[in-house]
Amino acid sequence: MIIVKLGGSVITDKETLRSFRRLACMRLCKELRAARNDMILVHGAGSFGHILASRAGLQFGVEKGDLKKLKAVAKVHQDVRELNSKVLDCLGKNRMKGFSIPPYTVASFASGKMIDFCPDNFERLMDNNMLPVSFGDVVPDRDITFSICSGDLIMLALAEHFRPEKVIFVADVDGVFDKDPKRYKKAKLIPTISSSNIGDISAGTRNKDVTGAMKNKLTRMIEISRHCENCIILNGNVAGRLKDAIEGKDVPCTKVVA
Ligand code: IP8
Repeated sequence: MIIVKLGGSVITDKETLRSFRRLACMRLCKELRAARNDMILVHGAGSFGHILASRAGLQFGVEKGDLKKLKAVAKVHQDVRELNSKVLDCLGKNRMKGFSIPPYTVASFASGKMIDFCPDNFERLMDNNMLPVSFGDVVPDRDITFSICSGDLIMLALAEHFRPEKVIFVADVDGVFDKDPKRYKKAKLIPTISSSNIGDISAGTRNKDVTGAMKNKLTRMIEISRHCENCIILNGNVAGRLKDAIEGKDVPCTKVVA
């Protein structure tokens, strides 16, 4: 089986609050059909999560009774669920039976860390040829009231349990570059990334995500790569790349290894 994450940068416009990239999402859902149901899908929060969460400082937790932050928690949760239903709608229009699994229904959190994960519902859905769809969200937290669960964290828990054949991160660039490819034309694609060359990534690839800069995300991907045969990051804005990768063809990408 495979696990795919549709990054928030491909299915939303990250600069504009709550802007869904429907055409891109529809095309990617069509490409996902190549997986023939043997798959779990996760998606990022993009501009439905990061902008408001960052404005309210939700990445630092929520003090009990902090009404301003609690209001932001409720709004961010509502927004990411709205994004999730848009993704489910695109899947449905492509004849795929997506079923939503919000992170708080399968995992428990303390001090911003996942302390417990129950994969049963994912298994049950797949047994019935349904496509489980989880996503980055705000989650109740035992110690800091609410914390943020990145889709990447769900990816790691899923990879640990299911030991998939392939894990694919769908981004808005070809993979990992030595410099930010959106700012430097001469940025070079790094074909393989591991803990030994993670230092080659320039600080310029930092982003504004509340779930951390590129390097943190890569560290998590390296962890994920310990639990699967093949872990890659590819460009979802180029038509056909996701489908080709699912079908086992070589595509421009960065391979993540432990
Ligand atoms: O986009 C972030 O999830 P990610 C979740 O997968 C929120 O890192 C609520 C910002």
